Amino acid sequence: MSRLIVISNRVSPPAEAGNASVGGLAMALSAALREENGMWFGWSGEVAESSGQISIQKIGGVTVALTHLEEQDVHEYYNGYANKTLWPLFHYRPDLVAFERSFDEGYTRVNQRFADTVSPLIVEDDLIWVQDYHLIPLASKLREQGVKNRIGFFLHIPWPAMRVLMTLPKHGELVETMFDYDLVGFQTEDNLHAFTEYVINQAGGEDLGDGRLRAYGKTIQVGFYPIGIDAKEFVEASRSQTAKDYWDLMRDSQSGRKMIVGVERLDYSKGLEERFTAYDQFLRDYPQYERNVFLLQIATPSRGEVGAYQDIRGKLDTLSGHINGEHSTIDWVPLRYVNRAYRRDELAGIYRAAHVGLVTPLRDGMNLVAKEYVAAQNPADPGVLVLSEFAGAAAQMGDALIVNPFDREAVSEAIHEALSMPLKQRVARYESLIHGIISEDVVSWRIKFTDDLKGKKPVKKPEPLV
Ligand code: GDG
Repeated sequence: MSRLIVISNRVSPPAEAGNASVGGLAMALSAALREENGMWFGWSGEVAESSGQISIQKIGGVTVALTHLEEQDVHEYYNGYANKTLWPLFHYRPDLVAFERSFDEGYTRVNQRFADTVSPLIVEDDLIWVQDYHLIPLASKLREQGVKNRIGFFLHIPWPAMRVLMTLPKHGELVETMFDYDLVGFQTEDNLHAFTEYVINQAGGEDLGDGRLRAYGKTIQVGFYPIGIDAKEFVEASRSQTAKDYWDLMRDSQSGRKMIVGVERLDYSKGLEERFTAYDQFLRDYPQYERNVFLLQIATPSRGEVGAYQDIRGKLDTLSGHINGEHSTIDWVPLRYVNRAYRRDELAGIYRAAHVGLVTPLRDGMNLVAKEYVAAQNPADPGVLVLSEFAGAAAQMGDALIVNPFDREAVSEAIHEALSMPLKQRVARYESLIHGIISEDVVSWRIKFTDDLKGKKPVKKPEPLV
């Protein structure tokens, strides 16, 4: 039986992933590796004087191979090219992109080192699955080491429109490295189209029409694989004692008021500033909700070494203070803004207590919070999801109230519609959404991707008759 080798920037040991770990990637992969004869390779999160060493241990049934980075690597590769260059660019924020040649060099260097470190561990028939924007050139580096195994790549964040990508110096070189994979997967059909458009118009490539693209003298398979949650696990978490305790805690503290919830990493792509502004608008538009509603926004600090994250944190501190100063009464605080992490089962209880889930990113590869919110609901009396049209999840979750997060008046109206929606309509929307969440969960995501990577022949479209 062939092994699955997952390679990602950070490794979150499966034994810990059920707890307070933050990040959709960790959640998805721990579920996938639990059942596979797998090995997970990546950065330990630690900084060392010299890199390239590897420590291998067995955690939760999975072989975990960890390597350290040097301080310069963290600066140039992780905080630099990954989080100051590619992340903002792929989330349509060229205004926040910092491009420095040293970042690019650090990115190439770390990808090279990852390849050098992991390749001695790879044996024939291993299936290699590389995750996310930190490691786009990894296949090229592995091929240079003589690795002939099948290698797949999955991008968890959006693939940007061609003109946006072209603002990246050396965009062509980056895309060319993707042609050293056997399979490249995106979250949505939209992302796949954007990639195909680039390949045809910029690389002079060809869409072979059967799920394969040809360019740079190579042919790869491409597809879209919307990631899901471990739905069963999350529904169970929402029925656990801890979830019930948190549900009770929230209900007690609500004093009969309706609750809106938002949960995310504190990241400018999640649209928190716009969400707060829309909530302020809502409080002005619908004075009948005064003292009858509150927004609980959990925003877990993330990437605090990057300036843009310090800036957004400062802005949200100011804005939340402003909203509460403006609208609070002596016995009511309309916005509870919390900068700490909660355990998954605690979160499940919090989601379940909320009448509205407000998920309004400005751009998001998928967005797992939207799916978790729905999975945690009480089927007999579910809350309503308000979801940004710019989250990948919107393509699957049309029964949410879909909004443009830049349109604060529309978001304000959607909050009102969600809070006043009759039970019958809430149940109908919930049933349709939960059906999709269960049938397209993280297990089916992993199976579809790895089956395709195993090289099942693409289904040929019939030739036209004329
Ligand atoms: C990337 C892409 C894509 C958040 N706060 C806490 C906590 N979380 C968990 C949520 C959820 C995960 O983190 C966040 O996942 P998202 O999908 O919403 O967003 P990213 O972290 O940006 O993930 C994204 C994803 O990869 C998967 O492909 O969907 O588009 O950007 O699971 O619950 N978890 C805990 N405490 C918290 O306080 N335990």
